[in-house]
Amino acid sequence: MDCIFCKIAEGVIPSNKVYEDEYCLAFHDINPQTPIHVLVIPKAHIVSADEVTVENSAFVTKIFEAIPTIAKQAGLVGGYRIISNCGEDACQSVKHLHFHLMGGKKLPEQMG
Ligand code: DGP
Repeated sequence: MDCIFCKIAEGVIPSNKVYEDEYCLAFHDINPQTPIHVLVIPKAHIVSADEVTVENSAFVTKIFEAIPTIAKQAGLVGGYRIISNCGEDACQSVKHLHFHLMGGKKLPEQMG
């Protein structure tokens, strides 16, 4: 399977790592949209939030349990936004579930 985030999770492609455990990896986005922009990915290949099932939802639970630690380690002290683009209309470009943790400044209320 040719998935760039699987390769990052396996360490085949390097990343600027913030956090790692058995279930997930967090690393800085290569193209940050905010002063601090971290991606959190499951170590299992799940295509998007639309493919979360009873069999793989533990990865999502574990990610959300880790997010407070990831946010602190990334320096997201003033709060942050969590975004997961899902499918074509949301412009999901990497087909491996990921959560954007975005902050480091006051973000606009509207997404546009
Ligand atoms: P999305 O559009 O929601 O699928 O976001 C994908 C994000 O992944 C985008 O903000 C750029 C980031 N990205 C893509 N390839 C790489 C990579 O090789 N390394 C890192 N660190 N980020 C990547």
